[in-house]
Amino acid sequence: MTKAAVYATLQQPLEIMELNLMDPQVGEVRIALGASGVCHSDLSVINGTLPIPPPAVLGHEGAGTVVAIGAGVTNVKVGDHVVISWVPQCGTCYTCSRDQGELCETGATASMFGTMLDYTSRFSMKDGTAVAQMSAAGTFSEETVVPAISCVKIPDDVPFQIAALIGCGVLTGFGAAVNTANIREGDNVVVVGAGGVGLNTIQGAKHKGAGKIIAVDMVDGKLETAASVGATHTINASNGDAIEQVMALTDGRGADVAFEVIGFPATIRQSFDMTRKGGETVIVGVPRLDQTMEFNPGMDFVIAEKTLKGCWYGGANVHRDVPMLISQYKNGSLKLDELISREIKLEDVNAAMDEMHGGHIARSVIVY
Ligand code: PAD
Ligand code: ZN
Repeated sequence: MTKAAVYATLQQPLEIMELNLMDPQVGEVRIALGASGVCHSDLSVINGTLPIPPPAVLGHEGAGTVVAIGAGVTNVKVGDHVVISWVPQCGTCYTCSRDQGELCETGATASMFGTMLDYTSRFSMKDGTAVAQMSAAGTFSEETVVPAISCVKIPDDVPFQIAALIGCGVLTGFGAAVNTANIREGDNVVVVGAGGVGLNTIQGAKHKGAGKIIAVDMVDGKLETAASVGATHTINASNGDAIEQVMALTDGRGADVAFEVIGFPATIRQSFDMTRKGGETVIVGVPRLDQTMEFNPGMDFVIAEKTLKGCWYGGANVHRDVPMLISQYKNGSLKLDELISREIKLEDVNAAMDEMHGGHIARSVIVY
């Protein structure tokens, strides 16, 4: 048995309950979670933006200790500390071998379904009802079982709270700037939405040698954190027209690269309109899957030569990027302690989601 936070009903708080957890099967690993971040995507499941059928153990940003391995597992052993990737990445399929591990043909579908690679889940209720696990992970639980190819071994001296953040917010945000976008040295960059993910996009832009890094948010506390991790300019979008303010900071031209890290069509449009001719807009925020937008292909894309692209999981190869991010954290160039606003217990997860919109909370992290 393990204690977990279960998404049972749309728009309702998660329910803390004891679940059965099967032993790891072939190619699977059982993990005692050390920590799990609370990401906006978890909230997006509850409010219907990301449609995962309930019941499901949420949580996809986690790290912990391997407590058991199934047959055939060779990449980790009992006692290893690991970051859990929310897309299992095999490293050998068509997309993995083209450096698009985030779209791994072996793991991505199971991740969307919230199952293991055989499309069944390892969690169940006392009455036997199967319980899915978000992103083949389910880190809002004391223990979970994940595919071995979701595990990236990390050094024992990295705190689980930090490792957990790397598992989603950092890989996604930093990767959007470093892997997905094409930021050249001195480029002016805008990041719209300076939450747990966007703050890492700011750090990725800094790593790429961007010139101006302009953070846009509606909460002053978020903008203060943005400045502390590398934003050179901040704009509170509730004070005046944010597009005009970006234009004023970029000689009336717009940014070379703009990132939308919220997930609304209106802010995607805003980010696109903040992008200069010939520039690039990257959508990282996940809008409701039934939402559509209109563009003028001639004006927006042909004549203005703009590029609009999506970013899934920071375009990350987790087996390459997790060790790289850990070494940057260790040498002080990647600021992660600053992103942990507070540590909470599993039972406090609903309050953490409610508070995602307010104040200074960059990330709440559950510590087990
Ligand atoms: P968050 O809630 O920590 O941050 C969102 C930020 O946007 C907050 O700081 C808000 O204050 C700010 N904001 C909200 N509305 C506006 C507005 N109109 N103008 C300016 N700022 C605003 O969320 P997060 O950082 O955890 O996640 C952000 C998005 O990224 C969310 O849609 C999540 O689902 C998505 C995500 N995508 C991937 C991916 O692979 N593409 C991975 C992880 C998360
Ligand atoms: Zn996430």
